[in-house]
Amino acid sequence: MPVPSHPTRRALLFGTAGAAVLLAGGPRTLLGTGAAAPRPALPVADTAVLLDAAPVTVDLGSQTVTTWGYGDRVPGPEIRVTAGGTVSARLRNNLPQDTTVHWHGVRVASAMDGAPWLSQVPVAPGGVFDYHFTAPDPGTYFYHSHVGTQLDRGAYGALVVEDPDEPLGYDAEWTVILDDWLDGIGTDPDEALERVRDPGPNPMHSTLLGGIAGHIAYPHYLVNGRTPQAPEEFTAAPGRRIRLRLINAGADTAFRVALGGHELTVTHTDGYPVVPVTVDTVLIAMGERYDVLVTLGDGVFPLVAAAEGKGARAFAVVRTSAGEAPPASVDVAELHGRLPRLSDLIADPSVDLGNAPARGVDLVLSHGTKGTVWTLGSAGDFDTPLRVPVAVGERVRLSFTNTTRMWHPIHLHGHTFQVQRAAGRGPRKDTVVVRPRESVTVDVLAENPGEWMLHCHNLYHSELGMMATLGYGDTPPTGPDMPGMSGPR
Ligand SMILES: [Cu+2]
Repeated sequence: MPVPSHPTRRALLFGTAGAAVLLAGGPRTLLGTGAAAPRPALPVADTAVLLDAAPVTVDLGSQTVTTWGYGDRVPGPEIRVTAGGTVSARLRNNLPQDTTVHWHGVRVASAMDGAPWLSQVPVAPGGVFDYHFTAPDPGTYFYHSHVGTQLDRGAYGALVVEDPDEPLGYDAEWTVILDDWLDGIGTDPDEALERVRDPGPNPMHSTLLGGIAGHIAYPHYLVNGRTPQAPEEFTAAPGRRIRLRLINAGADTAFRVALGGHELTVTHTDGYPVVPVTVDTVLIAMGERYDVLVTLGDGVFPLVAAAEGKGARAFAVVRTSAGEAPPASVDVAELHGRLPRLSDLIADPSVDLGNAPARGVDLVLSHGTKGTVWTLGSAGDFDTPLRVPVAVGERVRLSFTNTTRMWHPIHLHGHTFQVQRAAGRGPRKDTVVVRPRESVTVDVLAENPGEWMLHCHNLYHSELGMMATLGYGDTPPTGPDMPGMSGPR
């Protein structure tokens, strides 16, 4: 892995009144979406941000809801830093319950990972916690609460680590955060969790689906916090080459993304470069990110994110000329076109982990028998919380076998593994979908000591038990303050 090392400018300041203050990149860093002008390369510098976790009332476009978010918006402020620079984020908890922030996909030190009761004691209401970490690897990441069902409220935002020596050529970049939304619309995620736990015969549970990619029929699917009725509009000139940073921050929904009239060239999976592949659509599960390049035609185009198996979609508009925007329901042929399979993606040689021997560990995704509904464990014992011990420098080959009929996007904290394909090594990722009755194998290079969560990124599955850990050394360093996975979470 290239880990750029550059002198950094130590210019840190915390803002007030819940607003994010991002000094190093200037005000532009707050305008991560919709900016069409070419971006000059940034010097490596440090970024400071205030994340004020608090109840907030936001306009989704067609509906105003009260939820929990960071500052005055959903998604929270986009955080940008150049690789090798540091992020200092002060979390202020003005929520009525504990919270943490997890930097999804970033190789942070364990103590900064935001895993409640595993890497830190969660921040109590009224409390403050300062996260401080170096962002070692360029790419598209995001941050979100890791406590309870807060991710399925508004407690998330984009984290973009810019490459000071960006090898891709493009004129502009747009961040596209996808989400499934129910909070404040006659229900909340805690009620949804109880329905997933115990569907029951009650007709009010009719929002539950029998699908394989998710459980819940949400009232809204969002692009950058906007419903299809009042969509985000991205503008640029015809012929411009755009980098789309696609992030699925949803709790229970995979999205099939396409831009009408355009092909997509996939350049990154979960922040890491792949050998480019040109396709019509990409399927992005919860916690996954894809970066794609598009060369814009002349017109007004639908950017759609179909909620897999749910018969609804998120929607935005891409405009390069005047004219009426297409309706949100417009047919987009690309949704039915070329879709890359995991086996079509190969890590760029610069991030390939190589072919060294690895110790194998078999993991089973299953249903529990003692009150937990979903489990990630060893064959024959689905109910004991599993810890996979590793040693520094070791290479471990994790094989996940899904015995259930649902999708499970499995996410490992603190590491970016390499998917192993039948034909050889595949993409680097930190979140990989294990489909029903299928197995997926990944290689992890153990190089980041600590205790790390390994879990399904369907929020409802992880809350109902689909959670294990990967830890360095034979025994976890647990104590009264940090009970590990046996404690409350
Ligand atoms: Cu799952």
